Amino acid sequence: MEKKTVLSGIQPSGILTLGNYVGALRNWSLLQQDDRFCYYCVANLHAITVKQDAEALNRRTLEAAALLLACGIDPKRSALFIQSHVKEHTELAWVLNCGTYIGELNRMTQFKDKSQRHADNINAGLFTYPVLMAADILLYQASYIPVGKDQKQHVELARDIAIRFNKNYGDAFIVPEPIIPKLGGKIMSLTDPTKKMSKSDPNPNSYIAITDEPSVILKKFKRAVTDSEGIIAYDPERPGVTNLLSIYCTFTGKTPEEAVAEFAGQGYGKLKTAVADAVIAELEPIQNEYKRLLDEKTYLKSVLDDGAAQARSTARKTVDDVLRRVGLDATVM
Ligand code: AQP
Repeated sequence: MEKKTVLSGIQPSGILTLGNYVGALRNWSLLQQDDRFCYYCVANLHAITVKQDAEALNRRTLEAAALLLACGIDPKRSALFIQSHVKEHTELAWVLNCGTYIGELNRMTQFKDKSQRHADNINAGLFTYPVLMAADILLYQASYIPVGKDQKQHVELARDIAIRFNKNYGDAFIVPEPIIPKLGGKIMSLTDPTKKMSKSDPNPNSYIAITDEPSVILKKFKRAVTDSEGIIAYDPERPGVTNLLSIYCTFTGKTPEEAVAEFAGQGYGKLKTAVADAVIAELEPIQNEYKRLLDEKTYLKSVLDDGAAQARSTARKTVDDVLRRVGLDATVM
C-alpha cells in the first residue's frame, strides 16, 4: 500500500494554546493512520521571524516537542523533529524564494498583521516566511497539511509554488491540500473575541495554554469577554459567546444547535463553567503525560534524533532532485 504523507509544524514562539490544540494538534494525532506517514516538526526557524530570547527559544522548542508527544504524536507512526536539525528546509527555501513573486508575498494577511504587531522589526524573514513554509511542505512530498484557518492562505501559496515549479522543471512536487477542522478552525482570543487566540499575545488572559492548571483555565474562561445581552446564540455578530460555544462543541462533540438549546435562558455563567470543565477533562491527562515526559530527557532526545534522521533522508532526496532539475548540481563528469 502506498502511504500518503502528512506534514505540519508549530512554532515555539510561546506556550502552545487551546487554539493550536483544536486547530492543529488534535488533527495531527488523528491523522496518524495505517495508510499515511506523518512528519511533524517544531518550526523554530519560523519562530525567529519575531524577536526571541535565545535561551527561552531553546527551552520552548524542547518543551513543545514533549507536548506534541503528550498530545498523542506516536514516534512509530510519525517522524517528530526540530526544523533546524534538518538543513534541507533552508536549502530548498532559497530555490523556492527565486520562484516566488513579491506580489504573492505582499498579499499574505499574516505578514500584514505581524508587521503591525512588530513594527520595529519588519524583517525579510517575516516577509518570506511563507516560502520557508512551502519548503517545509514540499520537501516531504506531503499530500495533507493539517492547519488552522489562519494558515490556509500559506498552504494555498505552497500549492501555487509547487504547480509553477512542476510546470517549469517537470513534476518534482506533490501538490498539497490543507485539512482544516470545520468547527474550531479559528479559536478567538478570550479578551478580544474579534482577534485570533495567539500564543505570542502579551496578555496571558487572552489564551488558554495547554499547560494551564485547571484552576487557571476556569478563571480565564470565567473572565472571558462576551457581551451585555446575556443571550446564548451562535452568531458571528456575537463573537464572544459564539467562541465559547465553538470551544464547548469541539470538546463535547455536540453541534452548535444542541449547545444553544442546552444553555438557552441560563446566561453566560453556566456556559463558561461547562466549557472550562470540558476543556479541563481533555487537557488534564495530556498535562500529566507532559510533566512525565519532561523528565525523560534520554527518551526525548532519541525520538528527536530518530525523527530528524528520517526527515533528512526524505528531504535530501527531494533537494537533490530539485538541484538537478534547476541546474545546480554542477557535477564534473
Ligand atoms: N486560534 C487558533 N485557532 C485554531 N488554530 C490555530 N492555530 C494557531 N492559532 C489558532 C494553528 O496552530 C498551528 C500552529 O501555529 P503556528 O505555530 O504555526 O503559528 P500561528 O499560526 O501564527 O499561531 P499562533 O498561536 O498565533 O502563533 P504566534 O502567536 O507565534 O503567531 C497552525 O496550524 C495554526 O493554524
